[in-house]
Amino acid sequence: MYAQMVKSTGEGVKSPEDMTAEERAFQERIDAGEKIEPKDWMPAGYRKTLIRQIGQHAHSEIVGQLPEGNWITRAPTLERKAILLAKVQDEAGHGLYLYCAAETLGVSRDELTEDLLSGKMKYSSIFNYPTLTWADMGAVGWLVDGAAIMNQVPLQRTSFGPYARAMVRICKEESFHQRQGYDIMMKMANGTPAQKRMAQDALNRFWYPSLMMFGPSDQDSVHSAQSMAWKIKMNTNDELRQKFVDQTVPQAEYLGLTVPDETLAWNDDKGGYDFAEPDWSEFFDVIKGNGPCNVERLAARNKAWDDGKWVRDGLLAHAEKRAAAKVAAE
Ligand code: BYC
Repeated sequence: MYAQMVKSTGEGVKSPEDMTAEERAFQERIDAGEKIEPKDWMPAGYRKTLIRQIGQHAHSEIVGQLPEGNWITRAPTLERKAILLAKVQDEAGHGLYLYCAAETLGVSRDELTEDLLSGKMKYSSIFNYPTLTWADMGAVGWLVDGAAIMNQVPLQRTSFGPYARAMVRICKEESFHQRQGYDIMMKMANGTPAQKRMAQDALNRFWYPSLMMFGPSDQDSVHSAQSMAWKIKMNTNDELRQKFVDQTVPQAEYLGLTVPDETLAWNDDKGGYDFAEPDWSEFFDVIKGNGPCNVERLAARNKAWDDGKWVRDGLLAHAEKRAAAKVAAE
């Protein structure tokens, strides 16, 4: 079934005539807007695609803590430190809801973690770029969380119940994250000339990696057609990228910053901006493991996993002891 995941041309998505009766009934439920719940029958490919997408999403939240966690000790004020701490903690919470949603599909959190740590499963390309200055905290909140919201708001209507429900809370928190990032950018862009230069530099470095977050262009997207038929994805990668650009360009203008794209121009006919595509060879290189920080990120997650072993062992031993005492008392 997984092998049938197809090019977004639509080629390979089964027509109703080619489906089994069970598959047809399942597709009808999806088309009618019903939610699929963990105990319902589902095609193996639907389960596998969800485990891949939710698992990668969970990993992105956890790995996404690293570039911002890097700045907690260097936040410029106590207030900024408290806000950043809360944001980074929120990301851990998002990871937790998503791992729990994935577990309802029959995969354990340990299995998913092992696949992240071995490099078998992906996480978002964006977190393989370094955060070099405090302005990067602004750019990450504004652009990275902004792109995340653009992608995740439609996922609140995704067909798998536990995923859709997890998204509701995640989106609320992401909105706060995006606002805090924009607030940092406002301060920097309206600050001293040096601060404004830092804000512009952060925008220059994060613009194209943020556009890459939506995935390859539609013609190169492997999973879109089938995922959209199953309402695991609600929009194509290019649709969301366009919406993100249209929303973000006026925000950059308000900050008095320049989007690093000389071709950027409003197009009346399409009612949106024309813009330059990111360098897709860089994107594919980053998701293959060759980005500026891939090695560092995976090393940090592996170290955290190894360092936390005694806590997991202790909790397990305690749980086993309690379970044994309960059995003995019965
Ligand atoms: N990075 O067929 P396609 C966050 C892979 S966290 C890495 O279009 P799909 C946040 C893709 O997996 C943001 N890999 O795939 C956290 C596939 O490879 P595999 C994370 C990418 O799945 C903390 C191949 O390229 N959000 O917001 O239909 C702090 C072909 O692509 C990327 C989510 O995960 C990428 N950017 O569409 C702040 C949202 N793009 O798996 C913020 C849920 C593509 O066959 N996920 N690939 O080996 C999705 O909506 C979809 O999975 C994507 C990709 C739009 C990302």
